[in-house]
Amino acid sequence: MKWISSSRRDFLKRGAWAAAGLPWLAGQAQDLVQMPFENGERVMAKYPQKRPLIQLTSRPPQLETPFSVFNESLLTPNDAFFVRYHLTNSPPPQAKLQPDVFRLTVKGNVTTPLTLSVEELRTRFENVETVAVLQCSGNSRGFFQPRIAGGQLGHGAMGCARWRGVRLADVLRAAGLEPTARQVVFNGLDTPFLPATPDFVKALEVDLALQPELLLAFEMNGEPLPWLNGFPLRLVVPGYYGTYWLKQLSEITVVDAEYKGFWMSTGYRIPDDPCAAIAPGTTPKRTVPIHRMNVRSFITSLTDGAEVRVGTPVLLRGIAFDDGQGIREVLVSVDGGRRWEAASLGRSVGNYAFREWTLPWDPPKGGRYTLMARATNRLGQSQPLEPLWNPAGYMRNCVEPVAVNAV
Ligand SMILES: Nc1nc2c(c(=O)[nH]1)N[C@H]1C(S)=C(S)[C@@H](COP(=O)(O)O)O[C@H]1N2
Ligand SMILES: [Mo]
Repeated sequence: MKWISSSRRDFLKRGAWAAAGLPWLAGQAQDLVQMPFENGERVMAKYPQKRPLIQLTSRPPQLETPFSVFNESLLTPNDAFFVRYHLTNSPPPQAKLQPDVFRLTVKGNVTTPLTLSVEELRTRFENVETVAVLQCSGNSRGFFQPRIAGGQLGHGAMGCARWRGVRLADVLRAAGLEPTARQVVFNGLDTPFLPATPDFVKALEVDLALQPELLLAFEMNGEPLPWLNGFPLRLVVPGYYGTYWLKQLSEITVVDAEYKGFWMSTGYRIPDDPCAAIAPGTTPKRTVPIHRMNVRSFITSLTDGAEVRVGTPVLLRGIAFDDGQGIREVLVSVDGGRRWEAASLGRSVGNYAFREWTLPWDPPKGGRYTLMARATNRLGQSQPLEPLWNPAGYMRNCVEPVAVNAV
């Protein structure tokens, strides 16, 4: 637990918390950055255990990963991993997260309710690892035209990490599901500022909760979870949007009916059709809770406005991912989508992970080039050329062109 005291000491030294007299966590503002869309000016802010990240809001902390990080490694470093909280009193204070205080309870429609420390979870159940992408439903929302209300995020509300923990299914079986069990409800230690604000609580169908991929994770990339990413325990739901990946998870309740809390019945819902898309500006007839991620790919080695040299070969590189079917192919165009060429795929580190792709390119003459990448998964699902629209700006997955100049 060394990091807790040392990071707190650093923090107090910087005075961002105590000196300002703030009862909540505040980052230390550093440089300004400009996101590539209107009203995209953001502060780079330094939080405990994090390098300076792009700050969308400070209370609760919402921090984006600078896009260049995705070109450096397939696993997103813990100190660069994005942060999303909903409730004002977030993250929960470290005093509530200490090993002698923090407990996970499993209750509701179970034969044996459980109360477990993280150490008990670690020692009583098999430890397993999975490499998986965590992506916020609203990742890239800032790029929609016309603009859509909600956090104006660039592409940095995603990351890929190696998660280590125990299977949720093993813990549920130890508690013994009653035959009436229908959903499993997850709550964390973060709380709203106003009692009227609904607590952040999410639910999964029992069948999904029993899938062996779902973890109660205590480690990320070989380290304890960072405070802002859920220390000491979070849910990992590979293939599903981040909203289900409950942080500081302290309460699991098995229920015999559909859970109707705000963040399931009102928030995080999408149009009930295969693409989760409807005509811009219209209202969906029926909605369902957001669920699996769609296919995405990015060019990471060059960003909009970059310069390349005529006659000097460059290696175009990027990442692709989906909801765990696995990436079958990434096609790349250097002429705005007229011709496409297959990129080489890097070694797979798991179907839920970022998959690297590369393609050598030798710009033949000077001028402007529009680069595009388009991934297809093993089910044949691919990325649209134009953005699909839904009222909350979720699930953006269109091809994202990158314009570069050859000189
Ligand atoms: N306790 C708690 N868990 C939470 C949330 C939250 O507000 N509170 N937000 C969810 C959402 S919407 C996302 S996208 C992910 C973000 O995980 P991260 O902050 O580790 O990147 O956490 C999820 N888990
Ligand atoms: Mo999210």
